[in-house]
Amino acid sequence: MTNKIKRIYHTADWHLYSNKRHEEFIEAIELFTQSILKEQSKLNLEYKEQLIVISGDLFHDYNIPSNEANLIMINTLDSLAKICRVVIIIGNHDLNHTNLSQLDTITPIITAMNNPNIFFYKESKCYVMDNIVFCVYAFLEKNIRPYRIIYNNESIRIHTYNNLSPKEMLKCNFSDDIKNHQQNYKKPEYKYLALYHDPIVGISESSINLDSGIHDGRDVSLKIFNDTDGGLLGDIHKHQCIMYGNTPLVYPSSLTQPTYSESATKRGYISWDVNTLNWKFHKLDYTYMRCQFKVSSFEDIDNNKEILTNR
Ligand SMILES: [Mn+2]
Repeated sequence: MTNKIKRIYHTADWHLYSNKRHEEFIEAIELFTQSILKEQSKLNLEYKEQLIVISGDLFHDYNIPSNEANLIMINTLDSLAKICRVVIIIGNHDLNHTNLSQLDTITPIITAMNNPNIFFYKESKCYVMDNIVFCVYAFLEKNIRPYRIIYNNESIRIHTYNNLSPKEMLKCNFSDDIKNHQQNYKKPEYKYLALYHDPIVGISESSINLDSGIHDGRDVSLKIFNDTDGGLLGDIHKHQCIMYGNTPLVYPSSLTQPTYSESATKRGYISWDVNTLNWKFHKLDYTYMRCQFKVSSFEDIDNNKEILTNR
């Protein structure tokens, strides 16, 4: 291993709309950029020692981004990839959730950009990058824990597996990809980080801030995260962490505030220390807040007695 990644900047749920709120998105990305540049210089990190991870839902409007949205996304990813390498997974808003056989929204952009520093991890499998093994629970494969099925001496994908007849299935040799990797890429030198976009068991209803779309994860046992050292999650817009044993599963919040029902003030991202797996929430001072107040009379406003209910 020649290079060691020391720091990850973890973000998710950008929800870039097709035809509205573009200034707001650009402001949020600018705040995010300034914040990570500050971290970079404070810690004196080189290009390859840090990484940006975007845990899904880059777009909001499924597979109908406008030309403007595509251009903004390309410029954003291009400028972030000048700071460090960028890893992306898919979210339920980055595709046509009513027809999963149609191509997702991110693939054309990544293909056209052809940037060697942008990595799009689309399948449920383990992707090794320097000292990190990213365990991807792909939305397109129902968030299945990454594993490999060997059929006729070939490694096949889970959706191909679903098309096999019961008789053929019996011939499959199931092997656990994370466990396999741990023989070759040993802990603790290598960190195993889960990348996942969906709700998980344990997020309380009062703290849930679901976006719309399809969600399979709510009933999924946290056991799927066995053997991982940390989870870089996306989908729930409220920042929260659920501990699964010693594994922190963290939702970073969204950079912008998509709806009034979500917190107006706690928007930001997570920085991860890859060595210790300590993480920290960084709040960004986003100016496009959508505030909801409770008043009992008009005088409350004059007397500064209005209460911000979506703090
Ligand atoms: Mn989502």
